[in-house]
Amino acid sequence: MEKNSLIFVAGHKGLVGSALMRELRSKGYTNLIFKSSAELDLRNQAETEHFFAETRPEYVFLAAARVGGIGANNVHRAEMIYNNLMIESNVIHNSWKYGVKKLLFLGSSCIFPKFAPQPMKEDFLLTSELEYTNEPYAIAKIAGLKLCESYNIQYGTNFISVMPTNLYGENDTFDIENGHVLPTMIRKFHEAKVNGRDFVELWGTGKPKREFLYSGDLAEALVMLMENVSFSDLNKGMSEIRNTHINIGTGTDLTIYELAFIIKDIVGYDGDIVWDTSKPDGTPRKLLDISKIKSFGWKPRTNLTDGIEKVYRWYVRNNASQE
Ligand code: GFB
Repeated sequence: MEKNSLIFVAGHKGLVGSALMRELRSKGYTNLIFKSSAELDLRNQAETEHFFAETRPEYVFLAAARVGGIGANNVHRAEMIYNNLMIESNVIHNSWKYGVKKLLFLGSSCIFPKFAPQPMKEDFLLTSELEYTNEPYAIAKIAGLKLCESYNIQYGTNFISVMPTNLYGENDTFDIENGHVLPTMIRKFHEAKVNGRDFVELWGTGKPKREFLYSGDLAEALVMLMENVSFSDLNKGMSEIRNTHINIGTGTDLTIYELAFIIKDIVGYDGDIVWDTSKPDGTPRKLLDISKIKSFGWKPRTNLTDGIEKVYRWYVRNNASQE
């Protein structure tokens, strides 16, 4: 990838896309293409094809997706499967049709089986049943990964799929019902502090374990992969080309209970925590094995407390006053 290559960042306003834009700009990439969803609806086949035919991007980061936390995944099931299948099919198919040199697709660690052995190696994909709360989203993401792999095998494209763990960072959705646990906790504790409430209600038992990666660290990994790693590097020595995706995480996790106390402390909230066990716990644990990405020279840089402090400051500057 050259500094003046034409690079399309699909989903540039989101948690991952905005971190990617920052990383690409800071590394001197000058020719970035990005479109708002009003300008380009990637779910629309004709619109997407027209965009690729006219623009002819050389490199594509596919970070556009319909995402959410356990609540959104469980409730907006049809939206999760439909929107993601449409976006992936349109972008991946047209990337092949219009000669994109390399594409990077983002999956998610929730696509691994619910009770996979820990830490989860890339090879554990499709070995047993999924977590039901996010099954439609996971099936859509597995389809995206298989689209990339299948186009590579049949058409010789260079499409790479990555499997990030739970992410957090700037430009996240700090939504009580639909957000992921980390940003939602930031908002709940902040609002309880500001409004002098006695307690904050959190979901589930607090026992599940999760691994959290800062979006800036993920962006560094994604650009490094786009610069240095090809699909052929990922299937070297394989007797059969399958499970060629790459896990990206920190390699360490903590309980939701522990996370709650870290965030409570950073926000400076003095009240109590009440656990609403009528809400789902989701997968008990989903820690990634990150040996493959480490073998390409990447490792995470931001420790969890520093990352949450940074994001809390961002939240206070950007969101808190409007809520
Ligand atoms: O980030 P999260 O919503 O999704 O975290 P997953 C859910 C875990 O945090 C569950 C607990 O154990 C919840 O019971 N939790 C506690 C809360 N309080 C809260 C709260 O206020 N809000 C939320 N949202 N959770 C998602 C998948 O799974 O992971 C997606 O649904 C995606 O598909 C994402 O892959 C990375 O980690 O369970």
